[in-house]
Order: sequence, then structure tokens, then C-alpha cells
Amino acid sequence: MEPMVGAPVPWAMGLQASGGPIKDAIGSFNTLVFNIIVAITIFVALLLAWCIWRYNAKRNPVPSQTSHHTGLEIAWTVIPVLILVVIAIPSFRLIYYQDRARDADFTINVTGHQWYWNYRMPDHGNFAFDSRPVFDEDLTPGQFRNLEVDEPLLIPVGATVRVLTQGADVIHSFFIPSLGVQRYNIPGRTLETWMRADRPGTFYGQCNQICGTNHWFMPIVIRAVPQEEFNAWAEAARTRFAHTIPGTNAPALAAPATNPIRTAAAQQ
Ligand SMILES: [Cu+2]
Repeated sequence: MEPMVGAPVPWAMGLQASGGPIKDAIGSFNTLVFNIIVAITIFVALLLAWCIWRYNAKRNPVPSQTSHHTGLEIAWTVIPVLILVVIAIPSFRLIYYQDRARDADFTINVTGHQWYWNYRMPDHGNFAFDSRPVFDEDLTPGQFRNLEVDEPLLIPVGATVRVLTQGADVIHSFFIPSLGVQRYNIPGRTLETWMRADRPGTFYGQCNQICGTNHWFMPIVIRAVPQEEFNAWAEAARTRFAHTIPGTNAPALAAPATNPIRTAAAQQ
């Protein structure tokens, strides 16, 4: 299967293409609500046009004094309630579907920092690494401006991944539109969600909380790859991101931040 690219495209309409089951569910809910909106808009527009045409002063010189119509009042109460029920049921179903993975294959801890992401893989040797943006001058042809990172997160295609988010300093948000993932990263709190990519590809996202002046420094790149490629990456990453606590032989869990972030001011 051709790897997909989950990223915004110029002049796109509607939602980004779906790379997994959550986005599929979001897509069908979006279609349902959109169709209801279109129907209501057409109905109200026709009603308005008819009233303008039929009840203008010329055609209707003596206005009706009727102020109550029981049947009509029941109808315009009950019908909107029914419409809301039709929207609410799939909406709640979707919220619970996104809420947590029932049978996750493994867990990823995602921590939002001002301004970069830290990923920890507790089920693959507990290695952790930082993921930082690629600056304009370092982009290679074909890369997306403001969306590329130095260390993408890899997941296996088809794996159900539990995502636990936390914030290191302020509230961030882990958001990948094409996988239908969004969870706040709140300091002092762990929130859960999950994701699954049903097809190989690269899925782009960004922190979508306005978390500070360098908010754009938090792009997200998730690559869904075949299981063997993921295993090889995790194997290599355990060594690559390992470091030793100075003065001891004890391995630390996470490598310290090695490339301090350049400020937006320095970029200008
Ligand atoms: Cu942020």
C-alpha cells in the first residue's frame, strides 16, 4: 500500500484524509452533522423566502393577529429536540470510542514541554527522546515547513497504541488530525487516549494549545511503519537514546536535552 501523507494541502476543503479508525469515526460523524446543517439551512432559507414573498405589506395588507398555535409550538419544540438527540447519540459514542484503548498493544507517554515533545516508550525498554522542529534553513526538498521534526515517533501499522499525555510546564495539546488524536497535556495530570494507523504513512500534527510565544516549536510527526521496521527502530533507539548517569554505570531513563531550543527572536 502506498504510504499516505497526513498533512494539510493548499486549498483543501473538509477534514484531512483518514489514516485510522478514530479519524474514520470522526469523518462519519462530521458528515452526519454537516448534512443536518445543510438541511436546516435550506429549510430556514426557504421559509424566509416564502415569508418575504407571501407576507410583504403589498400582498398581505391586513396582518393576522394570531399569537398562539399549539400544534406549531409543540412541533418547533419537539423537532429540534429530536435533531439534538440524533446528534448527541453518535457524539457521545465517539467521545467514549476516543477515550481509551480497550486492548492496547503498548503504551507511549507523551510529555509537552515549552517548546518540544518528549516521547517515552515504557514497553520497549523505557527509552525516551525529544522531538524538536526542523528550522526553515535546514529543510530538505519535499519537507513541510513548520511541520517536520528531527526525531519522528514511529508506531507499527495496525497496532493499537495507548497514549498517556502529561504537561511539563503549561497546558499543551497533542493533536494529529489525520489520526483523529487530540488530548490536552496538563501539568500534574495524566490523560489517556489512543491511536491506530491502519495504513503506513507519515502523519503530521502540532500542539494546538496556544502554549506560549514559541508555540509553533511543537510539530508532531508520527510514522506508521511495518512491525519489523518498528522493532528495528525501537532496538536501535534503546541504545541511541540511552545515556549513563555521570559518575556511575547506571543508565538513566531519558537522555537530557542536548540541542537547546533556539528562540524565535534568534530566527528573525
Ligand atoms: Cu504546546
